Amino acid sequence: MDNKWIENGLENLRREFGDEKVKNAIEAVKQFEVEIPSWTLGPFGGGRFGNYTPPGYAKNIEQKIEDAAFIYSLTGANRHLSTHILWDFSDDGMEGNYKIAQRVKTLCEEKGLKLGAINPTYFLTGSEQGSFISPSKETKKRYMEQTILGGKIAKELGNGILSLWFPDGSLYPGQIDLQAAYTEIKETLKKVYSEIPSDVNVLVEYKVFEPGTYSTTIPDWGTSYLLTKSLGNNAGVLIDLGHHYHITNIEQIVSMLAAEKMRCGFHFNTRYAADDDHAVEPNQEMARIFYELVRGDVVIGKNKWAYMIDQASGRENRVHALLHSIDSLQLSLAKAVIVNTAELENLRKNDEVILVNRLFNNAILNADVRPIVAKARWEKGIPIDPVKAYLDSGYQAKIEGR
Ligand code: AFD
Ligand code: MN
Ligand code: MN
Repeated sequence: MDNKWIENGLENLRREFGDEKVKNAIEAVKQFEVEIPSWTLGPFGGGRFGNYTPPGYAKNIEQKIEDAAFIYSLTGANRHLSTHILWDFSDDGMEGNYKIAQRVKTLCEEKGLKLGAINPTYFLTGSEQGSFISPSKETKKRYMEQTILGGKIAKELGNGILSLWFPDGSLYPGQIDLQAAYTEIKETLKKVYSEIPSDVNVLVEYKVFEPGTYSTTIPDWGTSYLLTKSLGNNAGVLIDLGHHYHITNIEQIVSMLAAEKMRCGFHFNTRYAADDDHAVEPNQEMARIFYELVRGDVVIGKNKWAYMIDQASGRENRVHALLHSIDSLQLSLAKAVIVNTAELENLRKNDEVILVNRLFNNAILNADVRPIVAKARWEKGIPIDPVKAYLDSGYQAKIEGR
């Protein structure tokens, strides 16, 4: 493949942003890791399109792992697979099963992957009145036990990350006691946290709405922060891009949690309307989020947060969508690393409001960082264009026949 475009592109970037920044960006892209979720690869049929599922979707955990390993061979970025307890470690969809989790771990390792974040499943059968705030003692107990099992699996079989998303909430004003719901989820979280190994990074996700459209019991980062602060220093806030009102300054949330040195996590996707779970786009917002992650020194190295893609659209080719997401995240990271921070400081000191924005946008918005990502792949010995490698591989034809 003619790599002249890469060297020419790097030359331009070095000229504008300096050798050091470009070198650091290449290194950061090489080291950046993000988990892909098992659930994206599976059947998300049903709903608006009847039983349509994209050709070649994975019909079981073995095929999900096969697809994730294929993506890893093309990107070198997704060594860990995020899993959902009742989707991946259960034979009845009601209880998690440690033995199945052990088998899934072995299957991952046979394909060169590792078990990543463990997601208890607080929805599916019996969750219509909530999980931790369910009025049914039996339902609540079942979800508490699943959480404790999730902590055991995360510690013994996974990478020590337990990622909790609660669909608890309400549809109408007056339906539940809002104050009691908050207190109950806080007390219940504390109870299960005391049964989870202390070195497990328990991430508590928030979501502004859905399924609760009047109230979600953990609706925003402040609530998650209150809850995780009350648990202990291995608990952290899990930010999911799709879980905010559109006007929310998400990168500012990142900046505050990084300043607090909290062990947090991020679920990447793109939303146009709400929590759409679309593939990630390398847009300005994603680049600004990465700027704050880089500024907080939580992207790579010992303080890094937990990074997962969380997308699951029932329409498009999943392997394509995940390759696109990983590419978009790497582009966003590269933009964030090359920002001319020294000059930014200077312009701030001189109160150059517009010039500082223009300088920031030269990296965040205007720079073509594809040569940086291509160089990182070239140095790692993986395809410079993963999507093209996928199209040329014949893998799609193979999985459509499975
Ligand atoms: C749904 C929820 C949330 C959660 C994910 C996996 O909105 O983002 O992280 O399912 O459980 O997308
Ligand atoms: Mn999520
Ligand atoms: Mn979501």
